[in-house]
Amino acid sequence: MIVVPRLYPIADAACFSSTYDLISFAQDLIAAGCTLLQYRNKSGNARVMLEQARELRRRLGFHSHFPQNRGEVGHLTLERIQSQSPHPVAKSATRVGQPRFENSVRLIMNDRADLCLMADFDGVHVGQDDLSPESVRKIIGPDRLLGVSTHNPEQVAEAAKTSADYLAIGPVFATASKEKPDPVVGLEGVRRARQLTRKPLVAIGGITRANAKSVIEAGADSVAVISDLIRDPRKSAEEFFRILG
Ligand code: TZP
Ligand code: MG
Repeated sequence: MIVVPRLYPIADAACFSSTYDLISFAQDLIAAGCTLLQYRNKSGNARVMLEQARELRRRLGFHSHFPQNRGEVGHLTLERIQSQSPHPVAKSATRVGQPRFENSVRLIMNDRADLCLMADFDGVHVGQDDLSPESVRKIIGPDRLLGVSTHNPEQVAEAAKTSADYLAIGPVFATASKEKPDPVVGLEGVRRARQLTRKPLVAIGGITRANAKSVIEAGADSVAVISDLIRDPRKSAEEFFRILG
């Protein structure tokens, strides 16, 4: 069973006007201690997705899907990130046994197993309209991470039977970051999901520093966040960690 960090940031390409800003956002999160990051891009432009994903991979380093790195997320003993003004850049280490980078991050591709492999990401996150968890598992193999979104108890129970490494439940609260979101599940939806699976449970949707603690208290292991990290990501992520312990 993997351990998912308390804060699971999502870098949604729609929130950034350039790849530079996207990378800068990710680097600020890493500086705050984030060890897992999802790249989400709903534009439908696969070429841009692959370019941005490869840039994230190149800039942020750390390949964690190798078996010896599975299990604990983050906090391995790694070489320090080399800071480079004005934006810190991690030189990537790509081979097993090479030094890796302290504070670096596991990268999760939203929706697309093919792009996960092409960008050498550490995992994929799929929803109810994407390839099934088992189809994705066949593509990505046993060592990369697989997350599955669910929106009601039936979907949680179904996803719990798959090889998913973690499940997401939501939207917990109203969100403006997703087009046509499923109905809000509330804290009660989180509690219900907790009863249905022992897999790590990530809550998503409208989660902010103001309500995150209640979500963890309802049984989530982690909170996935888009909008409440956008303004001053480093400070916001640090506050999430302080609040969530
Ligand atoms: N899935 C359910 S809600 C959501 C996704 C991708 C969006 C979460 O974004 P925010 O801004 O943290 O509400
Ligand atoms: Mg999806």
